[in-house]
Amino acid sequence: MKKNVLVCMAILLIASCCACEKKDGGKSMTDKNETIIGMSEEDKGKFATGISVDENAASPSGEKSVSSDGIEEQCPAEISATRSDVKYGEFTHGTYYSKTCGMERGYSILLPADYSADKKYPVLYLLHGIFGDEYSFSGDASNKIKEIVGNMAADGLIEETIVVCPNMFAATDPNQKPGFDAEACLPYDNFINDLVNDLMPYIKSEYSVRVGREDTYLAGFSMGGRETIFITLKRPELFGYVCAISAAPGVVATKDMFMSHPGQMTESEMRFADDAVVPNVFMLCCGSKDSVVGTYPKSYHELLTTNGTDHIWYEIQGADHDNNAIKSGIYNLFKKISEDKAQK
Ligand code: FER
Repeated sequence: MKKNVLVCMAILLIASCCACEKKDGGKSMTDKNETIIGMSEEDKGKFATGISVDENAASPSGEKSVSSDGIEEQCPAEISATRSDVKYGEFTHGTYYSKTCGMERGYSILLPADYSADKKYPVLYLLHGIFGDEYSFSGDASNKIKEIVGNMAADGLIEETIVVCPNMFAATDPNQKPGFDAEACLPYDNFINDLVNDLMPYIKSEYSVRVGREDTYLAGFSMGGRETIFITLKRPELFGYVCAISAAPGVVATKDMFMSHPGQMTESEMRFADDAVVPNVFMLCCGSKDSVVGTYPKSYHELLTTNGTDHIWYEIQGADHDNNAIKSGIYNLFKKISEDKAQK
């Protein structure tokens, strides 16, 4: 709890720094980035993978509720628990050459414990938050990714699934650093090219994966949620199941406490093309108490609704910009995959 307060204070401090920069507008990029670079690595990590939560605390609302569309806001304890009778996969690290970035780049991968080249597995591409990298999810045991995937497979709800965690900062300049300004965010918007043209083909060539859209999933947290929405709207035919968790601002133009966002598209463009093959499930969610992205995810839901784009939206009661939101999003994505595939 104390940690949460400290993190919120750090975020407010950064926000006030950004506000000051705006007042004396003439600051150079470097000056602005220095303000952000001045953040401790620990605080940057809070953006990348969420504010820490007390793992032993009850889920925020405390109650199990399943809504009419099958969403269970809180990831059930038995799904995120470490069970003695389940063998979990472990994350390992690899690299691939990215033509998009002109350099070798890293990824973390979670293979099922009994991964075998004789089987073929679905793949989830999972995108981290701002300031993160390919270690953001694998380095934070409290997001329970490997437990959720392992337990749901052990319970027969989903097939054993590979999880790939890329580095989403697809810069062409190895010295460029992420930050809260439009230019420093461009490499995140370039990730669509790295993912589609470099990483996905590499994963297909190196691992025993099912290649169709039905078995290719995309999810992301915060900045990764924003890019999940962007990539899904641009390339809806590539992914069967998608979840944007606590998506950051900037899909459409806006100004928040951190920066002015030029927008990746206009509000009316925030839809699938008329003749597009679209995901079976396109889900957006956010904690009801998100102290970093606030109501931006809800505003994306409203825009998608206005534009007639099918999607699922739900709020996780009591969750902040944290692992409770991440666990919920990942669980509900797999739950939807399980239900949808059971009908086929
Ligand atoms: C912003 C607010 C939040 C933003 C990014 C974030 C680039 C991302 C937060 C996260 O990834 O945790 O204005 O602009």
